[in-house]
Parts: sequence; C-alpha cells; structure tokens
Amino acid sequence: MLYLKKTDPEIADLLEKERQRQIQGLELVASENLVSKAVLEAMGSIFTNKYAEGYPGKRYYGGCGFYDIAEDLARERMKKLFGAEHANVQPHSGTQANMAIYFATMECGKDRMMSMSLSQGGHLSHGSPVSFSGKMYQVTQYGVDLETEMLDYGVVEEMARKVRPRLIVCGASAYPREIDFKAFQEIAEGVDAKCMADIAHIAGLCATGVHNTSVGVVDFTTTTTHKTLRGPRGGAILCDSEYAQMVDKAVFPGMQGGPLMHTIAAKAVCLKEALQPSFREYNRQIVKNARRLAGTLADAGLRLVSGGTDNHLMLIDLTETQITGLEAEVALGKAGITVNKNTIPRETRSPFITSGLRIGTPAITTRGMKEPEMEQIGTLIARVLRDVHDETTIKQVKDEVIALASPFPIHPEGT
Ligand code: DSN
Repeated sequence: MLYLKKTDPEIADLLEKERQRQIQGLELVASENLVSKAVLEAMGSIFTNKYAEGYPGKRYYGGCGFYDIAEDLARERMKKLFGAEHANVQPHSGTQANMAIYFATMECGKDRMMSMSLSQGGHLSHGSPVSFSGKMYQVTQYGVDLETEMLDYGVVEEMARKVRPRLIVCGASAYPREIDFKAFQEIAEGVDAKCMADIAHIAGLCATGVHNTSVGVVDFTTTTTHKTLRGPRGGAILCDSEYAQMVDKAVFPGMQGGPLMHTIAAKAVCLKEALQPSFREYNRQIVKNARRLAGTLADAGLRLVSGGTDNHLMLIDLTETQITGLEAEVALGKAGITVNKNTIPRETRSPFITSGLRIGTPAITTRGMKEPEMEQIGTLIARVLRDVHDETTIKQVKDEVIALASPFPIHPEGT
C-alpha cells in the first residue's frame, strides 16, 4: 500500500482498519469468503486499464490479445470445474447473470416467471417487487412448507401448472437444505418452461459434488464467483452449447458494455485454485463445520429453521427469545462476530428488523477452522444471545473471539 498511503491516506487507513477487523473477527456472513493473495493481485492489476467489449477473438477494441487469453482461460476452467458445455464469465454480478437469463428467455412486461420469495429464502433479483425483476416480469412466488420449513416440490408443481410460467427460477440465498435441481427441471419441462438455477451460495459445493449440481441438469445455471467459489466479486453463467449464443448475446451487448477484465483475470485464478484437490476437501469441511455449529447452537437451546442444515448456512429463529434479528446482529457485531439479520419463514417483522439470523461457515473454513472451533463459536454466539444488552459479556466474548481468531490467518499458508 506504499503508493496508496501517499496518494490517499484516508482510504489507506480504512483498508488497514478493515484488514485488522477481518483478522481479529469471525466472518459468519454466509455469502462471504476470503480470497487468496493471488486473486487479490489479479484483481488489483493493470488489466483494469482496458476496454474489451465483445468476446475473445471478436472484440470492438484493439490491443485485446492478452485479455482474450485470460478470458478463454477463465471460461475453460469454469467449464472443466462444473462439467459444463458453455460458460460466460462476463456478468459483473450474480444479479446481472440472472438478468441475462431473464432477457434471453422472457419478453419484458409480458412473460411470467416463478421463483422463491425473498422472505422465505429466495433472492432480491428473483422477482422481488422492489427489484427490476419484479417490475419487468409477472412474478408468482413459491415459499417453503411452513411446517417442515423445506421446499415442497408438489406445491411448486401445482403452482407451475396454474401459472404456466415461461421461466422457473430455483436456488436461494437463505435456504439451509439441499435443493433438488432435477425435480425443478422436470416441473419446468412439464409446463413447457425453461429452468434456471441460481447456485451463487452453493457453487463450490456443487462443483465438488458436496451438493447435487444443477449444471447439465437445468437449462441455465447462474452463480457468483465470490461465495463458496472463493473468488473475486462477480458473476458467471453455465449452460449447454445450444444456449451459448443466446446467453452470450444477452450479456453483451444485451445488458453490459465493457467487461471487468481485471475481475475476469481474478476469476481465472480462483477457478485454477478450485480445480485443485484441496478445494473438494475445503467444501466438505464447510458442510461439516456448518453441521457442528448448527448442533452446538441447537444444544444451547436456539431453534434452527428446518431443524438444521445440509449446506454451508443455518438460520436461527429468534422468535422465542424475544430478541430481534437486528438486536442480535448488532450485539454479535460488537463482540467481533459478523452475521446478518434475516427473515424466517413465518416472519412477522420487517426485513430491517427480522426474527432471524443467517450464519455461514465458508470464510471461517478458509481460515482453517474445524469442528472444535465450531463448538467454541457456537457457545460464544449463544452467550451473547442470552442477553444482547449485557455489555460485560459482550466485552468478554470479544476478547475470546480475538484469541480464537488470531491463530488462523486470513491468508492460510501458500494462499
Ligand atoms: N446478497 C447476497 C447474500 O447475502 O445472500 C446474495 O447476493
């Protein structure tokens, strides 16, 4: 940060403070992770200097030779990792990857889509009324069964028969259970719809066989590259060759201009890392850690939505504790434990307050933490939640968090 410290000491200072926060704290936001230094170097590189509108071999600017090679490397690695016929690595984000599929498959203002509601685990860009997706298409949303708090595929099928959507979206950002992608594709085929799976949260799990994959099963798979895939902040799309042209056209020129080539280079780096055998072990450990953390929280008397987890995240239902999600998020934040408040299936509060907390293990697993640390973390969370206004306990927990986190570097050896 030599140059930054001279040019802009205010920003340099913020970056240093954030580095300390990441080192000393426990990052339990389920959608976040910690990237390697190699990924950081590619992201912070001179590849940011270039316009490369178009695709490898077909650019609208000169001087793109090295960029073509980098984008091809990213595409080929993405295809290899997921066993896909086609990959597009240009979407700036997961929401933009989703937007590209909507543009490719539906007519704005006319066509109908079906998706999981945000309040029950879906994503903003899956048709929420406040998002472009809810404004541009006619959206009908399914949720979870309120008894089991899990998806009921019979209900989804019945809804599809009534709604006759053009696109069925599956995938979630706050659903702790395995999703049956084959069931969704079959439901879509039964009503002559296309099926899109947004696997942003579980991409690493799908790529390594820890969760069943949507690739080669549903028509379109979208993802981000920065969650369990552990890469730079960005999006990507996977599909069969028959859809390659329509997807590529929907991304560029349909929805984006110049791709972020420094991010695409960093995507290539993270995908190379993900192709190493250790990435499978990492994803297995994410799930083992989530199970142990969920078990510890449950043993401490906290109720988990659906009773547990199959993946990298869990949702605590705080209803019986009288604490709101917001109060819990703030208290845990003061103790150095970063989580996010989240709505739960029978939510009665606003999305700014909520009755739930979402907790995930991808980032702490990257630091090398395993089951014994999960038990300690679960116990610390439960201690704070017993009385979110007890500043003495919060201070003690904060000291224990620093002691627990410090031996686990945010860039483990060799990364
Ligand atoms: N907002 C992200 C999450 O936290 O799940 C998904 O884009």
